Amino acid sequence: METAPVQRVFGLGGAGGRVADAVARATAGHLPATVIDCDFASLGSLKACQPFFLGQSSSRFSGGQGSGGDVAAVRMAAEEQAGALSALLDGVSLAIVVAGLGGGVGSGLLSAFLDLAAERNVRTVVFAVTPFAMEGPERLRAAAAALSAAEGKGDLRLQFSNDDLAGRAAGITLEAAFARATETLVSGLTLFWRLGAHPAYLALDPGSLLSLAVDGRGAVDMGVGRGQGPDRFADAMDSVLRDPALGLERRADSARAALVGVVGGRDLRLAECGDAVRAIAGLLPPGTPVRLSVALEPEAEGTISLVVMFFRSWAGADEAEGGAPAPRAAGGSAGAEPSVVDGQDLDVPTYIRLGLRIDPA
Ligand SMILES: Nc1nc2c(ncn2[C@@H]2O[C@H](COP(=O)(O)OP(=O)(O)OP(=O)(O)O)[C@@H](O)[C@H]2O)c(=O)[nH]1
Ligand SMILES: [Mg+2]
Repeated sequence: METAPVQRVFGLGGAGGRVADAVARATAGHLPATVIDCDFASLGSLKACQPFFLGQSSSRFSGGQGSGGDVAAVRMAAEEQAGALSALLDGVSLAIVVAGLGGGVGSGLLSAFLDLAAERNVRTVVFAVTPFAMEGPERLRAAAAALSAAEGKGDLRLQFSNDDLAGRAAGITLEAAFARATETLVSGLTLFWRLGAHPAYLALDPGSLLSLAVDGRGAVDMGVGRGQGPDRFADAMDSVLRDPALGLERRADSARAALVGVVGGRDLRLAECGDAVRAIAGLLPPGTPVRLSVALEPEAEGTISLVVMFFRSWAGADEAEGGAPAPRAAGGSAGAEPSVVDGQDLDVPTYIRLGLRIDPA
């Protein structure tokens, strides 16, 4: 049973779809997902989402084989099917839109989908993923163009590069890098949702999340970290702040508000929450509002997970140093802290591995 406001994840294209589907599974369907793609095989591989085939009326995509990076054709298909796409938003008050940029569907659909949501007064939080550098300049340029097309659209935008999400571990295989990037994003998104959904002190609902943003809209940097054992708090905070891939510390100056989310077990100490708020507030310009949100999970005993978000105005969201999207804050603790995790199964599947129960509020 869903509680108002109704949240739904929308995955656009292959990468967005895989993340959306994994989030729906990780939240046992409490955060439902719809995936929009023109690729039959990709849609067919998903297990837990409502699929929407893009391009039904367009001969260009009738083979169901993906757009082959054709952004213009995707935009045209989105126009042809605007009514049906808009209907996917029926009853939704907050759409969490996930897209991998650099291909055709995610890049071509992002801006159009945000327009449809705005027309219907559906609030939107975008999770945009930019390509690995190794994918080449063309893909990076396509991603940057998609970001510009979507600039200023939607309510909140979180942007991550796949390199940051994967953690840049030396010698990592291609397969592991994609998987880890996906997992990190799923973990961050799931953690973000859990703060609002799970009975807790200082619960975070979407309305208060949006109210933290400057004028209710803007860009967000996010870092997540997890620790366990005697140094769990320091380890978690260290991976949030000091991993070079996260970059959150560097972005503190432009933050206009911050959210500190803490997920722990019944052994979570008052001082740990206070330390988390103090550590973040100490980085920010004096007087910057910092909001604490706590979720308690009996099964999380012995661990602490932190999600930190910095809210910035759109003006501060400009990317493009040299035309390519700048590295962004990302989840994951890919760095040098072996006590956080062992460099292999960082962060995310934590919730899944620990088998945490996810209950609606
Ligand atoms: N983390 C992660 N990123 C992915 C994955 N698949 C693709 N990407 C990234 O997302 C970008 C867009 O790829 P896709 O999502 O496959 O493209 P699409 O939107 O389906 O568009 P077309 O396949 O061209 O029709 C790529 O350049 C990659 O950087 C994935 O499984 N995990
Ligand atoms: Mg695809």
